[in-house]
Amino acid sequence: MNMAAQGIAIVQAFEQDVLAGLAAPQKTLPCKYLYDEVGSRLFEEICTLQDYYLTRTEADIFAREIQAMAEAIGPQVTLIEPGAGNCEKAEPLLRAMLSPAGYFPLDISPEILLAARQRIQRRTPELPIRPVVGDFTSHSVWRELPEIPGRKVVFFPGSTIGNFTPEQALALLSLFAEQLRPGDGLLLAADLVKDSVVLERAYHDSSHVTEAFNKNLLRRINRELDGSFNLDAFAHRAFYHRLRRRVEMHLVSLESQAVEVCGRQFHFDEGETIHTENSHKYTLAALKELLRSTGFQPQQYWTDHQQHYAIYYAEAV
Ligand code: AVI
Repeated sequence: MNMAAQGIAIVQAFEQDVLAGLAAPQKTLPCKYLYDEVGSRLFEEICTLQDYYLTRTEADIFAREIQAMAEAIGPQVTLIEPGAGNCEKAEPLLRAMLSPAGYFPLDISPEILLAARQRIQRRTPELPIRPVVGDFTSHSVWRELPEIPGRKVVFFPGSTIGNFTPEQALALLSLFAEQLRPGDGLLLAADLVKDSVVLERAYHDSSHVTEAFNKNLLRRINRELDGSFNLDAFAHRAFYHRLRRRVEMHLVSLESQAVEVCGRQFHFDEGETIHTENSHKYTLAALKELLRSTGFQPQQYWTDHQQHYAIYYAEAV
C-alpha cells in the first residue's frame, strides 16, 4: 500500500473504531487516536513535566547504560523501531552500536517519519534508513519490510507496551517474535509498579496537560467525524487500578447528554465514562514472564535506583 492509501485506511479505521467504541456498554476509544498533531504535541509536553517521571527516568537509564545496551545488541545489527515517532530515542543508540546495518522506523505518521529520516541521514549518511508507514500492531505493515539478511533487533522504548492489555501485549510481542530469527533481539522498556500516589500524579498532572491531551480526543472527533462533543461537559479522570496494575484514563460525562458523531446519536448518563487509555505497570518478574511466554529469552535489564522503570534486552529463541 502506498502512503496516500494508508492515510485513507487510517481515517476509515478511526471512524469505525469510534462508532463501535461509543456503542459499547463501557464506552471506550482506542488510545492510539490520542495522537493527532495537537495530541502528539501535548504528549511531548507531558514528557517534560516533573509529575511525569517516565520520560526522564528512561532517558537517565539510556544515558547511563547506552554502551552496555549497544554491546548486548552486538555488531552489524538492523534496528527496527515500531511506533518510532520522531526517532529521537534510536539516534543515540544507533551511534553507540557497532557498525549498525540499517534502521527501519515504523509509524502511522508519514510526515514525522520523513522529517526524522532527513535529520538522521544528514548526521549518518552511510546508514541505510527505510521508514515504513502504518500501524505496527497489524501484520500487514511488517510484510512491507524487505528481507533483512543479518541480525535484527526490535527496539520498543517509551513504555508503550503499557498501553496494551496483558492479552494484547502477549499478541504484540509474539508478532515481534514472528519477525525475528533465533539470536535476534528485543530491547523493551516498561514502567514498573510503584506507589499509587506517584502513578496517579503522573497521569493527573498539576499543569493539566494530560487533561488537555485526553480531551483533545473529543476535539479530534468533532473535527474529523463531525462530532458534537462539548468539551466543558466532560472531565478528565485518571486512577491506578491495583488489581489490574494499570492507570486508567477516562473522560467523565458531567451531565446527562446526547452527542452526535457521523450522524449517529450516543447517550451519556451523568457520571458515565469513556475509557480512553490503559497504562499497565509491570513488576520485573511479570516482565520476564511476558518475554518468556512470547518466544524470548530475557538476557539483561537496566533500571534506575528507585526501580521505577526498566529496560530489558531479550533474545528470540
Ligand atoms: C505513550 N504512553 C507510554 C504514555 C503512558 O504513560 O501510558 C501515554 C500517556 N498517557 C497519559 N500520559 C502519557
